[in-house]
Amino acid sequence: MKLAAPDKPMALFLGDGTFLYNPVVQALSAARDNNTPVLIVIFNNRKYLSMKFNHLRAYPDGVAVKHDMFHGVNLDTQPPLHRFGEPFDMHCAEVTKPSELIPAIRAAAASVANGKTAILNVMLTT
Ligand SMILES: Cc1ncc(C[n+]2csc(CCOP(=O)(O)OP(=O)(O)O)c2C)c(N)n1
Repeated sequence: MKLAAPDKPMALFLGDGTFLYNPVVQALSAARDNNTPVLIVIFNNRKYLSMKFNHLRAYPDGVAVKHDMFHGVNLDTQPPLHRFGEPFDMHCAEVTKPSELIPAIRAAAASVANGKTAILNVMLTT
């Protein structure tokens, strides 16, 4: 989208599970090499929660429910996702408190306006 509309500001909102699902290194590398700065906001609940929902929906009486074991859902041990931007000289920030959110968005948007992709890792309470 940014290639098609280079003059428009572009923002991408996604979950931590979605961020990890994609080829992050290649995508960030392409953003830098093609000069397509975007604002990336990760809503981080430290979970791939839809996997659990699908188990509950499709197999309500299944083994996972019976034993309260939902493989692949817990992403607690993930590395700090915003730091994937560091090797690409991108703006990287983590938000852990609501009061930090607006200043962090302003700083990230300013970085994008100056041609640098920004990754905001917004840690949610769940
Ligand atoms: C375009 C596309 N790619 C991949 C998927 C597969 N997929 C389903 S849910 C999901 C990630 C879910 O984790 P997260 O984004 O953290 O959201 P949560 O379930 O925790 O709310 C992915 C990658 C998809 N549905 N659509």
